[in-house]
Amino acid sequence: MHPMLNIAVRSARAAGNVIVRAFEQDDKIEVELKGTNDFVTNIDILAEQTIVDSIQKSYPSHSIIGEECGLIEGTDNDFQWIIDPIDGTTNFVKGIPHFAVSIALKVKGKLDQAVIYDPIRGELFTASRGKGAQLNGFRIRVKQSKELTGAILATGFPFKKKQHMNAYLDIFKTLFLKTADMRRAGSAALDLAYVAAGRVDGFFEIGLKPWDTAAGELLVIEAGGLVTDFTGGHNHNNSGNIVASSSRLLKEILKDIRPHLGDSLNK
Ligand code: 2AM
Ligand code: CA
Ligand code: CA
Ligand code: CA
Repeated sequence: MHPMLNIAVRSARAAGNVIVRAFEQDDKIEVELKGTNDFVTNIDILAEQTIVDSIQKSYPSHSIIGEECGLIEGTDNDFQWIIDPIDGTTNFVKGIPHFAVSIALKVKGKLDQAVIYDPIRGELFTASRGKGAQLNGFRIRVKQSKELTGAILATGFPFKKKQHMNAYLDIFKTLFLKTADMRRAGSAALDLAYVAAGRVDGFFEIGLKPWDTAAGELLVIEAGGLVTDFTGGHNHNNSGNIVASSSRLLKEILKDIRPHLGDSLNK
């Protein structure tokens, strides 16, 4: 295993232990609101600190971006870690056992290592650039679906950007009518990991942040899939609008998204 992936895995497992311990004794969880329907807990912050400490112990010069801590600038800008200590905090807060730790490393701006860890199921998804993707050490692959008929797509509902609600619902309706079914499980990181593992055929969501998608993007690519924005380009890190699936299915999904792109929803 690449030494930096090894550190990512150790950090994710350490954070996972913190998260599961708190989840099992939920009186230790203190919930705060960052904004409307936007929860953060003391455990998000504790788990993030665990990851940051673990990375900095091995790589003190690297820079780190975390959902809760923001940018921690290092002296070596070639290495940037992107972390989401709990992806699926709403589930975590409500007692729904579906959330994950997400850790990605970019080297000179390119995704290089990725870990998504589901501490409840003990599922560890890993990927290294050019080396494929694994679940608990076994190779995983994106389902090479060709059409929407029979497919299951994962998605997330637009919780914040109210102005995108109508465009989202139009896209949802169009795709829902053609697919077998949709899943909205509440963790974008696990949605992407499930695409990589071939559990769902594809995934689309709007308004996500880099820490929601960085690790999942490398997993999907290394598992033989494609990740794009809503026009088929690579602006998803800025727009937050993302599609992931086999390349054939992605074309079909984009065909159904295209008519709904407009002033409020682009790329
Ligand atoms: P989070 O749990 O780390 O915040 C679900 O649609 C995805 O959106 C999750 O990856 C979740 O990440 C993210 N998200 C961000 N803000 C959210 C909010 N206020 N409500 C629900 N999901 C949110
Ligand atoms: Ca959050
Ligand atoms: Ca997240
Ligand atoms: Ca989070």
